[in-house]
Amino acid sequence: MTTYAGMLRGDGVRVGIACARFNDLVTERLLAGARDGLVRHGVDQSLIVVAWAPGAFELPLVAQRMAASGEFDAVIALGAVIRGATDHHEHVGGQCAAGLQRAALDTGVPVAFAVLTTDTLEQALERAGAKGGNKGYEAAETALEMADLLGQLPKARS
Ligand code: INI
Repeated sequence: MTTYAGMLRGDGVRVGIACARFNDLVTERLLAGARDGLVRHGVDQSLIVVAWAPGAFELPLVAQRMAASGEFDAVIALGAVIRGATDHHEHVGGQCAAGLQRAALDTGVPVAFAVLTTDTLEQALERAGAKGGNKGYEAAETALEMADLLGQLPKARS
């Protein structure tokens, strides 16, 4: 039996972070958590690149460009979709998640997902460094684990 499992190794790993500016009270905290998670696991600060997108709806295109560039071993998407008076947020959140998954599958580069979808700002803040932990930090660990796992797995046939 052969088993593959990704380790949380940050040494030499190049990470692109796509971060939404919409609800930046929350996303700035997710970004701080993601940076912290990467650096604590040994990622060199100089190998972290951050790109700001207007909102969560734009994250897939930014993440896809980063992933397709060949310059990153993993990409992290950070956003906060908070319920509003209309169902606009549902379209934004759904398209964002689907697009980020597609960016990963189309490029073969892992895209870690830390786009919060909550009913209230308070719930979002809870998951961005308060009592619900920091989903940005968790996404950083996911990105490193996936980068390491994909490095171990057999390469796709060209
Ligand atoms: N963008 C977000 O990142 N979060 C939201 O909660 C949100 N809501 O609810 O409207 C949101 N909208 C903007 C959207 O992401 C696009 O930037 C905009 O529609 C322009 O394309």
